[in-house]
Amino acid sequence: MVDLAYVIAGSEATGGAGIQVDLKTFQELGVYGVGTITCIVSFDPKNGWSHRFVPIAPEVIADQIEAATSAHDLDVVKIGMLGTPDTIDVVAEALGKQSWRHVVLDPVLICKGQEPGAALDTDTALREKILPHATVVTPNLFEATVLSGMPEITSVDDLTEAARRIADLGPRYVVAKGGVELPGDDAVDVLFDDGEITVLSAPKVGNERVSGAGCTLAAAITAELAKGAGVEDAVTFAKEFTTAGIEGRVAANTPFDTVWQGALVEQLALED
Ligand code: PXL
Repeated sequence: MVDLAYVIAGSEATGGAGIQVDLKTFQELGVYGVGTITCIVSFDPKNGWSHRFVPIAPEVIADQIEAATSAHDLDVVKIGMLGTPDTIDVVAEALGKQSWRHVVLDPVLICKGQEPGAALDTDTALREKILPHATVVTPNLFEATVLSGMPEITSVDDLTEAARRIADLGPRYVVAKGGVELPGDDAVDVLFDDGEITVLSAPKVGNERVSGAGCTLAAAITAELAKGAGVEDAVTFAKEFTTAGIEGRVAANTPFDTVWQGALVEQLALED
């Protein structure tokens, strides 16, 4: 029987982020994906690809979760973009209604290109209501700075300290991602597991950010956990999967190229 993975996340209409990426990743990794949509993001090409954001009504989110969790026995879930305090309330309630083997939280505070500010209530609600349910959380440099409350993160030591502080907020495992913005030649991720630190490095693929890398990484971790992998193995594999996807990126007219979730499978087929 195929393993199942669940995702609660936003739709991103260009296909480069959000639930589209999550479900593509699940499919590539051989798990049956089930998805609940929290919001619809449609970038505006007439206006510098700025964000047009429409939240889904809380009752409709609750209905989707009811349908998904009644149809299937789901025990591994990824949480992506939630977007509003009302959405966070509904999702937090649903997470509390059953036990989960893993809740993987990609703490999307803001999307690339979006203005900081406005979202403070959402950030606070995410930290207070969703983070305590998470077993694994995957903040990028910006999210790690906000969630840890550190003034800045400019080194692997800072990133490790941020991961330690975020773990104090609830999740056992923190995957703090340095990405292209952390100085150095490598893209460094720090995995914090109950006090134990593992530093994962891969050479940076260029110095430009790519859309969908965070979604892909967290979805790949989720898929591997759904199949029964341990967290360290899931994270290590997910980094390989995402790095291959960045190398095999899809060019787009948006300001950022986008990750190709089929790249690792293509690379492995070529090696055979
Ligand atoms: O990459 C973060 C992200 C996640 N989810 C949705 C998004 C974005 C960024 O645009 O739109 C729905």
